[in-house]
Amino acid sequence: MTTGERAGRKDVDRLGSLFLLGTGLPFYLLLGGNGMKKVAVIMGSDSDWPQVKAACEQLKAFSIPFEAHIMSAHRTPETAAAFAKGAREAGFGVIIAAAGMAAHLAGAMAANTTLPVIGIPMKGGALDGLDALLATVQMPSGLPVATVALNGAKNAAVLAAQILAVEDAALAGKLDAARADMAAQIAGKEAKLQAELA
Ligand code: RP5
Repeated sequence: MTTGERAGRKDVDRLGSLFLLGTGLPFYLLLGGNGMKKVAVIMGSDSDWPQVKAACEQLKAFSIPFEAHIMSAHRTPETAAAFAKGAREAGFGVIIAAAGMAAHLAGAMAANTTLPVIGIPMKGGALDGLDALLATVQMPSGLPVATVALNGAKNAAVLAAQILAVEDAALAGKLDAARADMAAQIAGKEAKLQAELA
C-alpha cells in the first residue's frame, strides 16, 4: 500500500468512527444536517478514496448529511445490493457510486433502487479510466446512472446537492451562493488579465 493509499485508508477509518459515533441524531448534529435526506458515497475500493474524499468535502461544505462506505459490485455483491435496496428506507435521497476499471458499482446500485444514482468513473488501470467511463455511462434504457467526469467527485456532490435542493430552499440558496462565488472569481481573473494586457 502506498503512502497516499495509507492516508486515504486512515481517512476512511476516521469516517467509520464518525458513523459509530451516531447513526441517528448525533450524526446529523455532527455534520450540521437539518433533517434533509442523506447522501450515500459508495466506493469500490479504498484506493478510490483519495479522489472520492472531494465529494465528502463538498457535501460537508453544504452541510449535507452523508455516509461513506466501501463496497464492491464484484467483491461484495450481496452487501452492495442490500445497501441499495435499503437506501430509501434508511433515509438516503441520492447515491454516489465511484468505481474504476470494470466499473459496475453505480449500475449495480441503480439496478437495486429507484433513488437517483450518480456514477463517478475512476481513472486508472491499463485503459486509464476509459473502461470505467463507458461501463458507468452506458446503462441500458430505463436504468439511468448520471455519470460525471473521470474522478469527478466534486461535481458528483454538487449534482447530489442540486437534486436535494429541489425540495430545500436553504440548500438552493447555498448553491446560488457557490455559483456567485465562482462568477466573482472569474471576474477577478478577467480583470487581472485585462490589467496585464493594458
Ligand atoms: C474497482 O477496481 C475499484 O473501484 C477501484 O477503482 C479499482 C481497483 O481496486 P483495487 O484493486 O485498488 O482495490 O473495483
